[in-house]
Amino acid sequence: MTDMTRRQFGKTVAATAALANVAMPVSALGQTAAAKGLEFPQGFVWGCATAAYQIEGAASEDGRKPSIWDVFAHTPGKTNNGDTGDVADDSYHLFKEDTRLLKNLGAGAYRMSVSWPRIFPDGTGQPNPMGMDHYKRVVDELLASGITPYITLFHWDLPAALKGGWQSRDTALAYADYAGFVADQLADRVHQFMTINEFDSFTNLGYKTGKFAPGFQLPAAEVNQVRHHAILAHGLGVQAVRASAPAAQVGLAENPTVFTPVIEDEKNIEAARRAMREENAAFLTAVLEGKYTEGYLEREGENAPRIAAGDMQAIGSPIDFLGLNVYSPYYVRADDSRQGYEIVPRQASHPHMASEWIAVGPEVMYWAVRNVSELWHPRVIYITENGCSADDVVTADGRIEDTDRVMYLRNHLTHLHRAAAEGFPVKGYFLWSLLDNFEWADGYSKRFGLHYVDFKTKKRTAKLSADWYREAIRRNAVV
Ligand code: GBH
Repeated sequence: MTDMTRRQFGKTVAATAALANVAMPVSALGQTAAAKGLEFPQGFVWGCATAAYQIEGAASEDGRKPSIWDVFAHTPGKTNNGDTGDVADDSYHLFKEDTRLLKNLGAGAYRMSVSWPRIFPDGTGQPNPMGMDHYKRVVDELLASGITPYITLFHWDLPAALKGGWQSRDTALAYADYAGFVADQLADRVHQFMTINEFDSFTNLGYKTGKFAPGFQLPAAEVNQVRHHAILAHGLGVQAVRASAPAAQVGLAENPTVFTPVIEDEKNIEAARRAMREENAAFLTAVLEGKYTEGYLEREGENAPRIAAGDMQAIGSPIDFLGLNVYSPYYVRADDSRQGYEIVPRQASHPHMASEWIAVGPEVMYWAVRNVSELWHPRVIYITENGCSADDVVTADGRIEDTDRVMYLRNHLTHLHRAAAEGFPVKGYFLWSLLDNFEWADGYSKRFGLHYVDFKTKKRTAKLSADWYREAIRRNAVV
C-alpha cells in the first residue's frame, strides 16, 4: 500500500460500508460503493499463471531432453486418454500471441515457469544455451508489453536423467545449481523468482500415491525423505538465487492445506491456526520456521526424515514473499484433544467445480491469508494461483459463456478483498490459468483457462471470464 497505511485503508472500507447502510437515494448509492465495487489497495498486482510443461510443447526442440513428466505421460495408463505435453498449447512457438492475450486483459504480471530440462537437459553438467535463449526472448517480449515476469524455477518437470529423482539428496544440490544459473542469466530483467511450486503435488502424489510422475508408491520413511529433499532444494535454491541475483525478490509458490473455522469465533479461529501449522508441518511450517514441529517428528516416529547438519538452517532461509496457491478449504473446529482441533469432513453435498477436488468455499482465500499472517507474519503475500476448471462449451457462434467460472472468481476475490481490507499484506493475485492447458494426470479433459484452446488448431478464444477479469483489473476491484 503506497500512500495509505493499512489501518487507514481498513477505515476507508469500513466508512464506505457504513455509508451504504444509511438510507440514501438509490442514485447516490449507485455513485459510491456500488459503482466502485470492492476496491483493492493501490498497486495491487493482477496477473495470470501457467507452467512450462502444461503449455509449451516443443518437447524435444532446441536441445530439450525428457522430464519425468514426459516419461510418465508416455507410459500407458498414467494420464487421461494417454494425453502428453508433447505439443500442449504450443506456447513455445506462440509465446508472442500469449503475451498479447495478457496485454488484452490489462494484466500487469505473468507467472510462468522455466523448464529445467531445457536449461540442463541432463539435469546437471553443461547448460544448453538454446534453452536459456528461449526464456530471454519470452521475458523480453513480456517486458516490451509492460508485463512483469514472475518466474517459477521448478513446476514439476524434473529432468529424467537425474538418478533417483527426488529420492536422491543430490537432486536438491543439482536444483540449487540450476536455480542459481537461471537467476544469473535473467537477473538483468527478472526481479521475482519462486523456487518451487507446491511441495505436496510432486512429493506425495509422485512418490506416495503414484498419481503423478514418477508414479511411485513408496513406504512412509522414503516419502518423508523425498519431502525433506524437496524443501532442502527450496532452501538451497533461495541461497543460490540470492547469490546470483542479489537485487531480486525470492519466494515460493506453495499450496498449504488451508483451514477454515467452522464458525468464526475465537476458539475455532484458534483451532484453524493450529491445524494450519501442524497439518503443513512437513512443508510450509518447516520452511517458515526452519524446523519440523515436535508433533510432526512424534507422529512420524522412526519414519521421520534423516536430517544432515545445516539442512534446517538452509530450509529456513528467509524469503521475501510468500506465494500461496489456493483452491479448496478444509473445515476445522476446536476440541479438547491435545492438538486442540478436529478436522470436519466435507459434506457429501458440498458443491464442487468440474474437477471434483475443487470444493467451492470462497472464504478459503481470506483464511489462507489470515492464518499464515497470524502464524508467520510474512511481509508480502501473493496469491500465486487460484482458479477453476469448468465444462466449457463453444456456442454455435463461437462464444464460451463460462458463467460458473465467473461466479467462482467473483466470490473468491470478494473474500480476498476482505483480507486486504483488514490490512493483511496480500499484494497480488495470479489467476490459474491464462489458457486451457495440459492438466497433468487429467490430460486435456479439464479446462482452467480464461482463454479456450482448440487443442487441434491451437486457436485461443477469450471466454466470458476473460472479459470479467479484464474489467476487474481495469477497476482494481471486484465487480
Ligand atoms: C495446481 O495444483 C498446480 O500448480 C497447477 O499446475 C495445476 O494445473 C492447477 O493447480 C490445477 O490443477 O487427482 O484427486 O489426486 C493444485 C493442487 C494437487 C490439486 C493435485 C489436484 C490432484 C487431485 N493440486 N490434485 S487427485
